[in-house]
Amino acid sequence: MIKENIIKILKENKNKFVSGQQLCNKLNISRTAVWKYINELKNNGYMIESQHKSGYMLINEPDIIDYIEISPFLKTDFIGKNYIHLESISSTNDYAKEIASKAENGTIVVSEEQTSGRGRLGRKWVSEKGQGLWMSIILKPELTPQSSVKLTQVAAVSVVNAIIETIELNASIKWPNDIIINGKKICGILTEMNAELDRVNYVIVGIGLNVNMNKFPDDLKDKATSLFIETGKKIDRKKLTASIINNFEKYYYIFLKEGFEPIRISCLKHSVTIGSEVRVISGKNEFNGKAVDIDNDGNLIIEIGDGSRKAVMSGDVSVRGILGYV
Ligand code: BT5
Repeated sequence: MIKENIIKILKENKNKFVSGQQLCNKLNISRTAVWKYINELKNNGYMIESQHKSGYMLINEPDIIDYIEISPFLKTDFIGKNYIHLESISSTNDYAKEIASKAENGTIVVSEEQTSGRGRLGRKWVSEKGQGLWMSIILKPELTPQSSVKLTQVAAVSVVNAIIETIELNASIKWPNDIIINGKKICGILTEMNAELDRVNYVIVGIGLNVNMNKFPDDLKDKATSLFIETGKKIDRKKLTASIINNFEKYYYIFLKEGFEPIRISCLKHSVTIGSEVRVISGKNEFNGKAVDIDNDGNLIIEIGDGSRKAVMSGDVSVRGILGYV
């Protein structure tokens, strides 16, 4: 808390000196303690000029999304109050799983880098250091496993709204778990849960968002994009991260209080899937059709050749014209 407060004071006086004595008085700590915290902050990447007579001046903050940096923008009641920031980890979803049974509801795990980021069905998720948002939210809702699946859609709506809010860029949802800009994937969502027949113990909502990378490996370069590539500008990950968390809590509350309908409406509004020709691969089943709706269970409704309709619960849906499907 003291470290957070020192940064807060230095940020309020950016490019001005704050004397050691002022910091001592405001925080009720000794000069030696101030000096120790300043050194810790410098080790964490803060550029702070120290002058014997004038005190301390913040020159620059590091581009990291730890609690000190995002908390000024956080407006949540409980999501992200317990916020674990890591430099590097195999996968934030795996880490979250390890701590989930003892973690508080709403705990967030964020890492600057993932060395084995995962998509669905064990696919790889590219998670370059410091260039994206690789985050998992641990939730302990009083929901059935069937309902908890819809948290993927809650997350999708939150990410789309956060992107609109912070950078005024339109993104769309490709059912069920992709966010798309200009026909390319910018974000993927991986929801995993630990459940019994009729209740969940915990749900982990993993969100991977490409923010500032300027290139992708060869196999992804035609189907992946980042906010930097789309806007030509380096994006402030701190505000964006906080906005995603704020939006997630907002839509999570809506989902708990009003049910899935408002989320469904929002998904339909932002969907690239609805109205498009699609190919569905669901287990051993494979068929083509037109996506026409999302039902109240979160299923995608497909109209097939003979006019009949099929509900798809999960699976891979290729949308004609998107991510290389022609
Ligand atoms: C997803 O799976 O889209 C879910 C991705 C979830 C990632 C987050 S990051 C935080 C948390 N911790 C984890 O370990 N995971 C979650 P899926 O629909 O199966 O898509 C995976 C496919 O997306 C891959 O097979 C690639 O084709 C493509 N892909 C991989 N990395 C990408 C990236 N950075 N950007 C866009 N596409 C990517």
